[in-house]
Amino acid sequence: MLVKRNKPLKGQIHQLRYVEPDGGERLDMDTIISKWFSSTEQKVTWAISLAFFIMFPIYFAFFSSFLPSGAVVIGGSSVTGEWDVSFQETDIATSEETQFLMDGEEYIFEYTFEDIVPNLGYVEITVSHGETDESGPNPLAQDQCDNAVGQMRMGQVNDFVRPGSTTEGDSGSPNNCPTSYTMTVLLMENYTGESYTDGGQKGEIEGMWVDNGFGRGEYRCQITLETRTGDNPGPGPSPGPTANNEDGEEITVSWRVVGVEVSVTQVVVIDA
Ligand SMILES: [Ca+2]
Ligand SMILES: [Ca+2]
Repeated sequence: MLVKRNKPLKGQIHQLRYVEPDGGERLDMDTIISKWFSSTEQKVTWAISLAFFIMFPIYFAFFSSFLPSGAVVIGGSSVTGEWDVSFQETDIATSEETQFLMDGEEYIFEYTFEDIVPNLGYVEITVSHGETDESGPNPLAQDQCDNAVGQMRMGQVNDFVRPGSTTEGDSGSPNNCPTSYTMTVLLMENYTGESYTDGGQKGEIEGMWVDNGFGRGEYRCQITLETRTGDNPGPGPSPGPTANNEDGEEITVSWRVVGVEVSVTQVVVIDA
């Protein structure tokens, strides 16, 4: 059986061995090149191919300069849905009030903000003063800086973010005048103003950075003034006849309502 089947197969092999499909023409390198460039169409095709060979390395070498402004190229193996999140702050409103407070006096500075339109990040309250009325007969008695103890009363503001907010403060050391300190009432959860990168949907990220209508209403900054008065150096009664004297201090409270615009741009990742 095997012998019978092999006979026709041998014949085919024999035939294939003697077929010369190109009529015996020899395909050397000169012939190949002359065939590839024989027509105008082939020349055009080669010219276009050559142009791309040159253009691709140039394109990738200068890829980052073709990106839109704000796009960032970082290392990685493929494009992902990462986002750069940054914040632009603007002063929406500022105000300032100065009052002379007597020693031991409590005074409430008030400021009202009602506009619901701007997206607010925080309200900054700065308490500042110098030493303006301390005097005495002894030139060796040093002036001391008074203490304006501040306490924010937030009952008339519709709402604010407690973590991260500062609602009290004081003037610090009696040796430093003029002096100032700042309290910050946060109106957006977790807001620091720092840029960051995160994944997820753009709309969800933008939705995190809204004030939810917080921070509208009447802000009250209660200041309690404690004078601190210098005495003559060395032993003796304090305050003695040569000690300084004063009535109180001129206190300025300033308000700054800060609006925030969030910018969410896609991080562009290319092969390293
Ligand atoms: Ca003083
Ligand atoms: Ca004073």
